[in-house]
Amino acid sequence: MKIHGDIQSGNCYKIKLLCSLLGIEHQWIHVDIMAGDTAKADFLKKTPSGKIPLLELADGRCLSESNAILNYLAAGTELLPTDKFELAKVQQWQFFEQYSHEPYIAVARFIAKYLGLPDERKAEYTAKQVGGHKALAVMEKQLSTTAYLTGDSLTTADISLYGYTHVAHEGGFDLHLYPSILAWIANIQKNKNYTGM
Ligand SMILES: N[C@@H](CCC(=O)N[C@@H](CS)C(=O)NCC(=O)O)C(=O)O
Repeated sequence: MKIHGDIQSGNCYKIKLLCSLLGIEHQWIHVDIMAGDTAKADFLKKTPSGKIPLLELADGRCLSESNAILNYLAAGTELLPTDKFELAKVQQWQFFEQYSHEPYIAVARFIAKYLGLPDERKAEYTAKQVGGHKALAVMEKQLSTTAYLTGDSLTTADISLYGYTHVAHEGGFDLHLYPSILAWIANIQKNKNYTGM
């Protein structure tokens, strides 16, 4: 299988991390958004949204949306529960990540790290801090009572949230305000098959 992505993107890195934890062999195809790769006709044929990450199976079928890819690849493993409620709990955190976390933390990081915090985006960057801290507080509350987001074991919910949380400082978020999040990050990094960005 092929994975089209940019390892510096948290959404793409989630897939790389999952493949590493599960030992899934794949070919990584680097996509350069800034150079316009996602707008090219060949890429748009594979995914109408024109976004990475993109999973391309050996038979040519393609899947986009990072969390859908994670759950597809993790199906049948210990990282994705089969119990109906436990599975919905994983999805609960993944929907939270896409609506209440990534739009703040990933965008603040993009403005600071990639654009160099230009004057015209400073107000947006500041506004993103509020939503980002709100999301981190929700995670902190959960992680002060359980080791992982859905309980005692690592699931794709953790991988989804780990993607941008562990680099949140690059978007101006001081993670020292969140000791349980820091402990969770350290715990994930202890995994013998862990790979960084
Ligand atoms: N909800 C999507 C978001 C994907 C996304 O926004 N990808 C960005 C990189 S992090 C992208 O491909 N941007 C290129 C573009 O919009 O042209 C997911 O989780 O996969």
